[in-house]
Amino acid sequence: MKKLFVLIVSFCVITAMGRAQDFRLQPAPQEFVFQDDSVSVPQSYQLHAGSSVEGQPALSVLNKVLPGADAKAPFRVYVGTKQDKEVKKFRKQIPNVADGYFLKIADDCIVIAGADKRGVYYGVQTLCQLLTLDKLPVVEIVDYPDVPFRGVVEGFYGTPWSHEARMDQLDFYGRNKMNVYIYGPKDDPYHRTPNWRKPYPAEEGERIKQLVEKAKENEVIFYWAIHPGGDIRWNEEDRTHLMQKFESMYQLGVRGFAVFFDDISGEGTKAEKQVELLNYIDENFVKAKKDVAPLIMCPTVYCGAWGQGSDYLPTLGKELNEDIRVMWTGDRVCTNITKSTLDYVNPLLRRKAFIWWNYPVSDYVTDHLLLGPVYGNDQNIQDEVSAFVSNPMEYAEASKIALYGVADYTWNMADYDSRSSWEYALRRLMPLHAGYLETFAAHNSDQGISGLKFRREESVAIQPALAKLLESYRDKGLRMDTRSYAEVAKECRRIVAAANVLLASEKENPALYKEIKPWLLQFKLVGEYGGEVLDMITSLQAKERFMSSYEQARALQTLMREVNDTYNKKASHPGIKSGSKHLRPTFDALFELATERYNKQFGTQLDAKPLPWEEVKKK
Ligand code: LOG
Repeated sequence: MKKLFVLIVSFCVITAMGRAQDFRLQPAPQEFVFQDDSVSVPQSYQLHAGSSVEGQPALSVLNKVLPGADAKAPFRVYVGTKQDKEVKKFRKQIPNVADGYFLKIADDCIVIAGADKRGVYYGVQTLCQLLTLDKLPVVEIVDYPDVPFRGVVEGFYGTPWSHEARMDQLDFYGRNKMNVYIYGPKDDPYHRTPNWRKPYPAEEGERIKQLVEKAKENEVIFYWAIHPGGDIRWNEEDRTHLMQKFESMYQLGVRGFAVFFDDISGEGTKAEKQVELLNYIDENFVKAKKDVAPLIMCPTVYCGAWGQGSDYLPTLGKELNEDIRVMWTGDRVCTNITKSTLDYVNPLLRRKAFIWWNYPVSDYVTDHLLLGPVYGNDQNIQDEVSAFVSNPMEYAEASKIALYGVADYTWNMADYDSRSSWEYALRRLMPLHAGYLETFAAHNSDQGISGLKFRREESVAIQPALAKLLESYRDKGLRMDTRSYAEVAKECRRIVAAANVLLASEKENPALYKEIKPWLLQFKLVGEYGGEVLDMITSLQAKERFMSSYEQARALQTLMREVNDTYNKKASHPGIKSGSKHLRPTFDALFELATERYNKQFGTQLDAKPLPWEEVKKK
């Protein structure tokens, strides 16, 4: 962290105010030495590109961001992998890690030297980020990822991402140095039962082709996953079906394959049968093709909570071909990834687990948005995992808040700082209104109570004031803690302001707006409700004022229910919840206390029970 801090400070000195203060490299690089100096962005330069990067994505991006290649220019740009003579002089500085690179900016040249082609591409991406500054810093960066494979598994239940969203995500992964995307949305019928045996209709096939191309441009490996376990028969016929489906995907350009056996029961769960099929695919398809990435499998026992003591994992560990990657979600379905879960599973699997992290996926709590920081994963597990991919929300753009964090964490674990990564993400998503987005995200991050028992912190900054206000009002009435009262009142105004501004800022990020709008409407009501409740507790003596606030608060409860009932109609977990961990429960408790006290004082019988988000269903 210290190194990064110094780098940021140096940029502040050398660049214009405002923009410089917000600058950081993402993901945070591993090592760098900077000099307190800067150079102007070269308008023209002599390009010395190695043959190994010719026609590669690294060069096309470079040509786009630095368009002035000119054989006679004095400034030089050297680009290549360690095999290329153009960067021979810098070979020693290139890290000996896949995807690593050395980037040097001096007053007469730029050097981008990669351990491999993807490394060069990442060096160019770092340069792209530096080019957003007015002047380039004189710097030497030696950078490489901690986790070899980093990215996303689109593996949730619910509406799969749109084609446009996926295309955009792949660009996003390239910029953030993530190199894997696994296609496996549970509700694509051609991925899973019933249609896994059938090839895609032509139009959908065409779209997959485009995704594969887009992934290539971004140095992302596009994996296509099949989920046959729901109805597979362990016979030659179904094996042939699967091989044919993979072949049809290969014809569309896919060069990475996965087989998922999660969330099934019955015949499909048998370890020996799965192993037999997977080894067959590995030998007769993956290895036979020669240009296909290692096979990935998601086991039926994919977390510690399932199948303790069964033979399932040891069988996979012993029998699966060495190159096959095995996924793991941690001690539970949704949880943070710890060293101890890897100490448990890696010896069983006899390989390093391929982490499928179930965050920010929200398919088990679809009425909540998970917009908080990425935190809680151990920061010393880089050597124990073969990969780390995140399962996101069905909201692709909103998921980026977490995905920036995942990209940063997996690239440089020890230096990962969840708060600064989160703030960076918010600035990138809505540069003009990042503060408002932060207010919204800070209060929309917890899943609520669910069977999967995964919780996130929410409303962190205001939570102590909420607790103190409630406690002191309960104990002392009007002699409550006035400082927390003032803080909460201010937060309510901030919430309403944030909701209004974001609701009026569709154009800044239309994709995000579309996804979060119902929650913004709800969030605004929560803020207004808080404001009315605060008025109620201070106007117990003033009958008219109290009644007006009471009626407003009551109306807002009804409106919150209406938003909940109107949007996000789904079979499971329908509705819209916002600020549900601390804001709403505190406001409800204050509402109840104040109304009871008023009733007592004036002998009235106002209904003191707040209307919950939705009608409580009778069992
Ligand atoms: C599914 C996944 C789902 C997630 C969260 C895995 C390996 N499979 O319990 O598709 O998005 O939980 O609900 C899962 O996690 N099963």
